[in-house]
Amino acid sequence: MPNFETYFLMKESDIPLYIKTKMPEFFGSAAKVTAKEIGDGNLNYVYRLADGTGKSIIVKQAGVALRISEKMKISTDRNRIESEILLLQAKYAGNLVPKIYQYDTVMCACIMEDLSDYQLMRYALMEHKTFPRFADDISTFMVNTLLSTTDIIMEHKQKKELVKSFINPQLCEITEDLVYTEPYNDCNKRNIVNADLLGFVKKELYNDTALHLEAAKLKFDFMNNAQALLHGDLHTGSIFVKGDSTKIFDPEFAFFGPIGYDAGNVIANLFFAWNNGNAGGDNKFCEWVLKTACDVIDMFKEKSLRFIKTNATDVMAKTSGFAEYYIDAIIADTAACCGVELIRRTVGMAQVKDITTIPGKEKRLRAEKINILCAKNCILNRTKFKTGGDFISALKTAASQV
Ligand code: SR1
Ligand code: MG
Repeated sequence: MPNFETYFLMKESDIPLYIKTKMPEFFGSAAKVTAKEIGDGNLNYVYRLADGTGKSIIVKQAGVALRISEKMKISTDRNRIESEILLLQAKYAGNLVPKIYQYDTVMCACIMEDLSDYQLMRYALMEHKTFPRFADDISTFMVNTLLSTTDIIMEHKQKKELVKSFINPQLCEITEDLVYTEPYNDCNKRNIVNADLLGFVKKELYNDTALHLEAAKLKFDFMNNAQALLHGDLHTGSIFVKGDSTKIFDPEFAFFGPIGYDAGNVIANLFFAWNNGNAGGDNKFCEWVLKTACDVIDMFKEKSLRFIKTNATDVMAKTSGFAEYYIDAIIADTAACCGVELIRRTVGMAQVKDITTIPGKEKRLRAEKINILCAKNCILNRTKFKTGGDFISALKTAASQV
């Protein structure tokens, strides 16, 4: 019987003993506990344990190789990073993140709250469900977790200590490659482009040197702008939703980077949902998505300005006009990062089901072209993006061109 004192990749059958060893009080010794692997992401293994009486809990373990590709090996320390970030985010954003009960740096596993009564937001959106609280919740999450960890608010030496402990080179490298490099040149031959789209991709992405220059600038900003502690992978597959409740999880890509990267991911993934709704002719859903994306930006802007004005500790950051300048720059970055996410999920190796499940070649092709055209506008004209309405116009303009 394993004692869990040396790392190995657990199987479903190991998990009941694992929880009994690590958290004996949770189910009690008499309980009949079963485990089921429910992981849906590209990287880790997620097990749900239940005792049949309504009690349940989650164990998440990092494997040495990624689920998406056996060839891709990354440090299992990502589980510690994820757990520590969730604990920190809970301080800033309270119940917008799941509870971590404990984490284990030997087995590279954490034990956390079961959110099985929630649905993964990507799948809920693919069923064209709507969530009235989402814009308010996600903007609060971003303002509280991101701005609190900037030099505007956090004491500078404390921030530098955090930068050090949340350095995440291997997961950042994945983003540097998959988001900021391969979509523009397919240099690692991992892009996935349908034959019907290839000509368009060559013209609009592979051969557009002006776009390459902007993508290169953005890549180096991602690598060097340690602005705030990001979630790092804030797409709709990292968010659980239920009626009027939102939980943001899976921050294993977290590191100190540009705030626009998180915000841009949220908007791009709402645009994928819009494309899915648009292909299905669901106008009401599409309107909700557009209003939500618009509200996310406008609420984020308004709450950020208020948050900075109330909480800034840096003397120079309190200078009149600075908060507005700072947030304007974040909105421009958000547009650019929305663009790079739209592109990489359309042609890169890690695609999204909102787009890949669109039935009918023509409809999917249209969605893919809309993503690419909208993305280019967001990247090339990023400094012109000021409000939520500017993002919506970019999507509508792209849709009218295809
Ligand atoms: C190799 S991992 C592929 C993608 O999955 C994660 O969720 C990140 O988005 C990453 O880029
Ligand atoms: Mg993930």
